[in-house]
Amino acid sequence: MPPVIIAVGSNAGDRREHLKSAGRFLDRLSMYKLRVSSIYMTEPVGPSTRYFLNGVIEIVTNLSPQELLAKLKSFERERGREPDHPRWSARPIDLDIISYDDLVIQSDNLIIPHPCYTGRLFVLKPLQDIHPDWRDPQSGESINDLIQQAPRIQIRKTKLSW
Ligand code: PH2
Ligand code: MG
Ligand code: MG
Repeated sequence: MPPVIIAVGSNAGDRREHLKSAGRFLDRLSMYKLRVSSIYMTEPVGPSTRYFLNGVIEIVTNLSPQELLAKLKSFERERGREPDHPRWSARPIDLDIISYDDLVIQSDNLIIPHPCYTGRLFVLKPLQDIHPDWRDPQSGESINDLIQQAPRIQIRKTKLSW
């Protein structure tokens, strides 16, 4: 059964509650117990001003990538995310598929591995928590190298739990 890495982020409303509810939702979706990272407080990349809570969760699922994407989008809407939100606007919850097994997918609405994750410390640091030996499925670069090369932002591990 394919393992899938999902990045979770929130910077609107009750960020902690949004993350917890995303954790419960992904737990229901997953066939096996989840692997979860620590939760981080991270400086926003882009125009938002409020800091994010970010983390990464690994699930195991029989859903196809497109079926999974549809479920994630519908959960985002349930949590009050506008479907036509401007890119990078503040959001109650953002669930991004980072990787799906070792698949490489380039379709109009879905690119896997996520096209930006290698430059995003707010994904790489939590990913390192659950996969210290991670290598990028396309370039083969190690998680340590990716972290070294990513643009610096303020990022702090919190004691929050999912
Ligand atoms: N997500 C973005 C844009 N900028 N910055 C932080 N710190 N965390 C995020 O999750 C994030 C972001 C687009 O989805
Ligand atoms: Mg995102
Ligand atoms: Mg997204």
